[in-house]
Amino acid sequence: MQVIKYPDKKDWKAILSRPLIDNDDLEDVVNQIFNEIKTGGDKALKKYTWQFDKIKIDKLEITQKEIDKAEELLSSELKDALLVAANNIKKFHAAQFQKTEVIETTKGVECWRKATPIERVGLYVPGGSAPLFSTVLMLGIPAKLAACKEIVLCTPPGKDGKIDPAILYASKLVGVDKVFCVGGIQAIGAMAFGTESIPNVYKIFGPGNQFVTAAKQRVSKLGVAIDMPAGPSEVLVLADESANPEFIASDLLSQAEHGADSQVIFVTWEEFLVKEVQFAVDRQLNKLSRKEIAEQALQNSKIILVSSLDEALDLSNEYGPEHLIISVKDEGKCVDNILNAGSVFLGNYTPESAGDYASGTNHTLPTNGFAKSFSGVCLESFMKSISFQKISEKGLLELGPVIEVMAKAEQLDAHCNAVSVRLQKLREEVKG
Ligand code: HSO
Ligand code: ZN
Repeated sequence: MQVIKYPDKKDWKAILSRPLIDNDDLEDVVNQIFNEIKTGGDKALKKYTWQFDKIKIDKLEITQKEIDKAEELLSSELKDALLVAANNIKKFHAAQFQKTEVIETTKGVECWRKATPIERVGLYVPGGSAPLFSTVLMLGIPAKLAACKEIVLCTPPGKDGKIDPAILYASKLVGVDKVFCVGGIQAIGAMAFGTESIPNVYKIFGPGNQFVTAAKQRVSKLGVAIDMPAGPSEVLVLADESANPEFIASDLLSQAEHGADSQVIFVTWEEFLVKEVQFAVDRQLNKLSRKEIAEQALQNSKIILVSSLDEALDLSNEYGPEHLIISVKDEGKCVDNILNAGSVFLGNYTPESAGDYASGTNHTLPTNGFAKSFSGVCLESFMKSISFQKISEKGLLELGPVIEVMAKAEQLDAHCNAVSVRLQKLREEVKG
């Protein structure tokens, strides 16, 4: 990890830049695959699964029997752990329901919002070197709580042509309606446009590699919503002398092992911690099974020594990390001054892995600086709110003139008239 001591504020932007991801050259590939899916449907999906994954698939949908069988392949230890995690995620997300409140803005003018589920949603779960079945819980549980009518899941085949059994078990646990064995650009296209087997959905969720991300960005321009623009994982750890260097190193490495393009940042104003954390990272790195990946991620990563807690907080807000770990004595001051972060982990005994798996918060979070303007996935992500209003006769007599003045000023006569004809009738009734 590169160590930067007391950087000048004007250099922060450059220091905090993320590894560049350029998806532009993927646009033609994405468009071509999408066009083929629109005309060829399932056949195109199978063709591209062969081309990209080198797997021949006969049928895309996974049967109930196959899902039940997957359950038998899992240890009871893992199944029990998944149950505990699922329960916590459910508890945390169920508490996010907001009750409908009718607001009387002017006497006789009542307005309210009603949250309604997005009818059909698509979940994408990456396969690859580490099939992240925890993502099934993070997306499926809020989707089910929101009461989405149809929850579809796509995930690519592994090297053996099969889906990881834990992904199938988690799908069953949360109540996914249909699971399909297809990944990459073709899976996103299938959920956006629909094929003979795969229904089209209104919103697509989930992480993925640069191909999946490019495909999601494309469908979002074509009228299908996406959860958020996704990028490589990242963490910023902010610590003082109350922190434990071994813990800090373990958190940095837990994000670094996600991918070679991940980025981890350690910020402190305690000079002695710089060396201690460096040693601990090197020591722990050697024992990791994904050492090579983590090692590459560490090349994009930085240790930054600043002069104070205030400066550290400013720097963290400027970066807007996906995950922010705070191991600092004055935790309260930090909490009050965090402006941009996806998810925050407080104290020495709150590792980021807790939020990744089992504490209850969602692990689908904004990366790449999007924490400045986006929230992580939550119950609301699976719903949209419809606004309602009901105006009484008295209400219109009160508010109507205001609307007339505004409509006239915008020179929209018909708008004005929609009020005037009603007011005229009401005034006649009062007179008559
Ligand atoms: N840290 C990842 C989520 C995850 N970690 C899943 C382990 N499994 C999101 O940034
Ligand atoms: Zn993780």
